[in-house]
Amino acid sequence: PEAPKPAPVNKVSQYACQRRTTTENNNRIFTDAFEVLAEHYEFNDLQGRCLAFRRAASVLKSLPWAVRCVEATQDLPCLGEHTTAIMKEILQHGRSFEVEKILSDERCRTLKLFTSVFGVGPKTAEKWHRRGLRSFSDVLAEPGIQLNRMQQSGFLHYGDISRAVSRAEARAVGNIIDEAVHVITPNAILALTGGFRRGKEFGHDVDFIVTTAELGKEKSLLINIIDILKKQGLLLFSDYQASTFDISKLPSHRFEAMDHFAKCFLILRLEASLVEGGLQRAEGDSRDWRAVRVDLVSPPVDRYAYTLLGWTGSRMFERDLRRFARMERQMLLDNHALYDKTKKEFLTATTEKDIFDHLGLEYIEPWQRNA
Ligand code: 8DG
Ligand code: MN
Ligand code: MN
Repeated sequence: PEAPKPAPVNKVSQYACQRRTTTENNNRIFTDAFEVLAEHYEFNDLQGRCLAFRRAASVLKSLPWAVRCVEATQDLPCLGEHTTAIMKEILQHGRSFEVEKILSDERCRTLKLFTSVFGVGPKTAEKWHRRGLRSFSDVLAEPGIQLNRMQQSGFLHYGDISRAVSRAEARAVGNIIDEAVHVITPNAILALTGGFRRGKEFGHDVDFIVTTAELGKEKSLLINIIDILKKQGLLLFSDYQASTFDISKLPSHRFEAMDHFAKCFLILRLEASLVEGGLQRAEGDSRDWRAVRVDLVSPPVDRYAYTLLGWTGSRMFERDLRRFARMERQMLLDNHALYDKTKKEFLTATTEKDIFDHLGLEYIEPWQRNA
């Protein structure tokens, strides 16, 4: 008879969707350093290296223990020569010289500054840097630079929207949206997603899914919500994108593809009186309101579970769900649907659990998806 296989030791999976990652990070000294390097490679268009550092950071985030020596990491996936060398440096000297060099690099600092403005991506930041611009006042004083509407709002509300949003503020925003949605329809469905659903205490924005139980009724929902917020004087900025969703299309092959549902990117005016414990504010700021970034997405109700799973994140968790589906199950997953290539059929789901079941994955709770 065949010898019994040795019991599998708790091996860490290479897929983030097979790891449980809470907001407690025991290896922040390493993951912060890796994030600096990842961003550096992203700015220099080296996507492969960027991803390697993000993957390595994600693996370390999932560990219930702190790395004290590199030998302890030898059985972990996604850690290569370069990442190990950085960890060694940090363990020996308390910091990485390679990371510090990047942090003091003028180009990197400028690109980071520019991309911190709402509406400014790496391409625009690069363009401004190549023109010799180095600060916000350089950009704003430069003749011939046409800021789009989003960037104008980005500069106008820069202080507020670069300040973290607290859970209490997110709750207050939720109440505002909830009230608006229920003016429109009694059958509204509203769910908080994004980082706050994963249990984060602070976020850069607040993300919601809004839809209605009646299929088709979601089509005018966002437009109506925007209208109500505008009438209430709460709308500081809104970019609405109508749905381009096509039910017959196969899930996208691209990892970072945006979905096709109706969505809007907003900046809302949030009154201090609505926030338990008060607003997050800069020292010396005595205004009784602040601006907050809010994202709303509105899928047809039969796609609710896929949208919820897709918008809860984290980005690395999503990326690996799709990679796992494709590589291990011959299935295509995105925010709209799951397609089984072997059976040549779409798989329906009413809950996130259904999707994990279709994929043959153990269910991972939202607060365990901080990969
Ligand atoms: P944070 O705001 O606390 O910083 O973190 P987050 O909530 O995880 O990040 P996010 O940038 O707000 O994105 C939340 C999720 O939404 C993330 O998993 C990616 C997902 N997402 C999509 N489609 C789109 C889209 O079209 N735009 C944006 N902004 N996010 C999208 O699946
Ligand atoms: Mn968010
Ligand atoms: Mn968002």
